[in-house]
Amino acid sequence: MALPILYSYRRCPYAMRARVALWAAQMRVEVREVSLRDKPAHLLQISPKGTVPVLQLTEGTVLEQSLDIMLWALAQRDPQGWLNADRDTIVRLIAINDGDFKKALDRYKYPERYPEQPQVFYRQQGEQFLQLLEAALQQHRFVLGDSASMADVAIFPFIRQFAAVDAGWFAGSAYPQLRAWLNGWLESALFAQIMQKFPTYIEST
Ligand SMILES: N[C@@H](CCC(=O)N[C@@H](CS)C(=O)NCC(=O)O)C(=O)O
Repeated sequence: MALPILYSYRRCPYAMRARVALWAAQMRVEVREVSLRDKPAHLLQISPKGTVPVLQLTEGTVLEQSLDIMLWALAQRDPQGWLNADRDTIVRLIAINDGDFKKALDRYKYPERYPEQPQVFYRQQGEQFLQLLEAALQQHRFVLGDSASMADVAIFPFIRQFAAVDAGWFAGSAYPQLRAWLNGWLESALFAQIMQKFPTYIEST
C-alpha cells in the first residue's frame, strides 16, 4: 500500500516537529531524507519553494509547512491531547518562536554571517523568548499548562538548537525549568524514534 511521502532532513527543527507529530499520531509515512544541497526533483516539483518538511498525502495533497503537517497528523490521531490547548494561544506562541526567536537563533548560531553585532547580543535577543518560556514553566509543567500541547512540540527543537550553540552557557543559565523541560523531550522515547537515521533518498531516474 502506498504511504504518504515525507521529505525530511534529520537535523532540521521544522522537520523534527513534523516527525514528532506524525510519530505521536502513529501515521505511517515513507521518509525521504534529503540532502539540502541536492534536493530531489520530485520534491521541487511538488513544492518549488524547496524547504523541508513536505508531506505528500496519498491522494496527492501537498502540505509544505511544518505546522500544517503537525495539524494534519494530530487531526488523524491525537492520543496525548496536544490540540486540547487553546488554538489561538498555541499559534501565538509558535509565531514568536518561528519569528523573532528563530531570527535571533540564526544570528547567535552563525555570528560570522551577521558581524554587525557581537554573538552575545544575539544570544540576549533570543533570551527574551527563553525568559517567557521559563516564566511559564515555573507556573506549570508544559508551556501552556500541566499537559503537553502542540506548542511544546513545535518549540523544543529550536530550544535544543539554541542550547547547543554553547552548551556550557546553557547549563549554567538562569533557565532551570526550561532545561528540565527540554531534557524531558530529548530523553523521550518519541524523540529517539524520530531521530533514527534514514539513508539519504536517491531518486531513481
Ligand atoms: N516555514 C517552513 C520552514 C522550513 C525550513 O526553513 N526548513 C529548512 C531546513 S531547517 C530548509 O528546508 N531550508 C532550505 C535549504 O536549506 O535549502 C516550515 O515551517 O516548514
